[in-house]
Amino acid sequence: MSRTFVMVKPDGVERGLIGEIVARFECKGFKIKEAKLMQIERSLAETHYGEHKERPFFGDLVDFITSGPVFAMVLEGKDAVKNARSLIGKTNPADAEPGTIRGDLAMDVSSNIIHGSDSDESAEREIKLFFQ
Ligand code: DAT
Ligand code: MG
Repeated sequence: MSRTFVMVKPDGVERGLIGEIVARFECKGFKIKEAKLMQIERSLAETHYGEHKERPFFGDLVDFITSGPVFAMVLEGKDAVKNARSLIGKTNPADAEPGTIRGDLAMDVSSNIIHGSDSDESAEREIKLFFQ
């Protein structure tokens, strides 16, 4: 068993998709170990997305992720990072397969409704950032 960090982004919360998204992870077999609705401070957003700070979309990304509440979760399961990323789908919802969360529920790369850690190291770093 391993852990991953997942969060429903402000667009997913605003659209009332927390229940739908949580249900998909529960149906897959993940256990929810921690969960909270929270507002992300700018400094936390900049740290969380630090790997992207030189990218042209960084400012918009930080604006977006701090634009309203997110629903942050720690999920536990077998190969948690990999299994969660496969449920989530490709970064750009236009490329995400139907059946994935982004493929079914989003259309635009800049509002792709959900975040999932991309490695075990990122997962542990992000869990610490969001849940101390
Ligand atoms: P992921 O969220 O699939 O791990 P990422 O880490 O490469 O993707 O990027 C983080 C977020 O940044 C992504 O969910 C949406 C945004 N983003 C990525 N590429 C983008 C682009 N080309 N234009 C606008 N936003 C982008
Ligand atoms: Mg990423």
